Amino acid sequence: MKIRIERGDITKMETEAVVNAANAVFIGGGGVDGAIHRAAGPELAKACAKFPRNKAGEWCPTGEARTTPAFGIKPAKWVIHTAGPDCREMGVEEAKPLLAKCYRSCMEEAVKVGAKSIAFPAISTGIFGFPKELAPAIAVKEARAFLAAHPELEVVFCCFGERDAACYTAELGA
Ligand code: AR6
Repeated sequence: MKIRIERGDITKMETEAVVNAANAVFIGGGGVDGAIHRAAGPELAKACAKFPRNKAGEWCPTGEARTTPAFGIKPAKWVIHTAGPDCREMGVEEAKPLLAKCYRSCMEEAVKVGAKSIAFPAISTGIFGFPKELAPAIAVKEARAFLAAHPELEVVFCCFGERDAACYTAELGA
């Protein structure tokens, strides 16, 4: 199975698709979202704004994913936006299945657009406060299950810091 860890910034990954840890309502924020929008340029926000919003005003409801071109982010072709669960608003147990859904939704989008590789940041583990130690088990489980059915896809877990990398390495047994 093609799963690996890469240290560094999500905007510097060499995959065909990069995942944005987005907000269900707002377009562009801090953390990964800010870095992605800065690197992609203003066209990205315009592309996100084209998605219809639901009654709650959400362009990308929690757990779902939306795909746009990557614009200034190279060599990526696509940014796959997903809104992770916000642990400031719900408990960790409630957040877990939503986080798993984020990973699945993004990989489904990747296959749909024909991306051969996808890089994930550690969704929800920054501003949204999901425990960094618990997230890799969910991410790796979903990736393994998905790749069993889609062996053509390569999954990269982008680890921004030492702590993220240690958590993912422990989970992958690498
Ligand atoms: N590249 C890779 N990983 C990063 C980067 C980067 N450039 N910057 C931070 N991380 P966060 P969330 C790590 O807060 O928790 C935004 O305002 C970071 O260390 O970006 O899903 C959105 O608009 C952490 O481990 O995403 C939402 O409102 C992980 O990426 C909200 O934040 C995720 O941190 C989403 O919060």
